[in-house]
Amino acid sequence: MAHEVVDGSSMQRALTRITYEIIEQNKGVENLVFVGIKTRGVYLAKRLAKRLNQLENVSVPVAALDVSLYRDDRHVPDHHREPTVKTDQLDVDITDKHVILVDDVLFTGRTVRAALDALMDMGRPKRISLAVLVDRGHRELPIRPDFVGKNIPTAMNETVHVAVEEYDGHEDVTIEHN
Ligand code: 3GP
Ligand code: 5GP
Ligand code: MG
Repeated sequence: MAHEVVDGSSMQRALTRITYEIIEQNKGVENLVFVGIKTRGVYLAKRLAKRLNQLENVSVPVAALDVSLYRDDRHVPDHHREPTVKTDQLDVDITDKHVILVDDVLFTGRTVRAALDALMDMGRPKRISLAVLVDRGHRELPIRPDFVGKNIPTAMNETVHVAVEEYDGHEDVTIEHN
């Protein structure tokens, strides 16, 4: 049984606020690159880029990073494995850029750590920031987001579901008690 904690319009408002915060904190939008963590992080990164374009009339590139807990041979999540980054290269040069990593849910921080490792291997970014739609707590590493849509405290045995229009056909955040 899942119950809604954020509706579609609140989600969109949170993304718009994050966009303003990015503009303000960055004192402009020069040198930005969004890197979305698949799957839904990529759609959220595209949203942020679209709003930045509407607000500041700039085109910020969006790249996708595949960080996975899935084994290649069986598509079952194994949460005891460390996240690994698929070696598909980014199609964007991140050297000297301000990279904004985007994910839907931040939990232990292990996925972000894997993403940071991969980004450092792919170039020398000037700076890396982290934007997440939901921070559900339970960090296991010293990683904190720079931009947060919603802080949603969760129990370990709960799952946060993020739905985005482009991928899921509807838009909201729900919590499921397992
Ligand atoms: P996402 O790819 O859009 O982020 O990881 C695959 C999907 O499984 C994720 O979608 C996410 O929604 C969902 N998921 C729910 N709980 C977990 C979790 O604890 N770890 C991982 N890796 N994914 C989770
Ligand atoms: P981590 O534990 O490494 O911070 O999160 C692992 C990955 O799984 C991240 O991509 C994160 O978005 C996703 N994730 C972790 N917990 C949840 C959750 O409860 N719901 C959703 N939708 N994704 C989650
Ligand atoms: Mg995710």
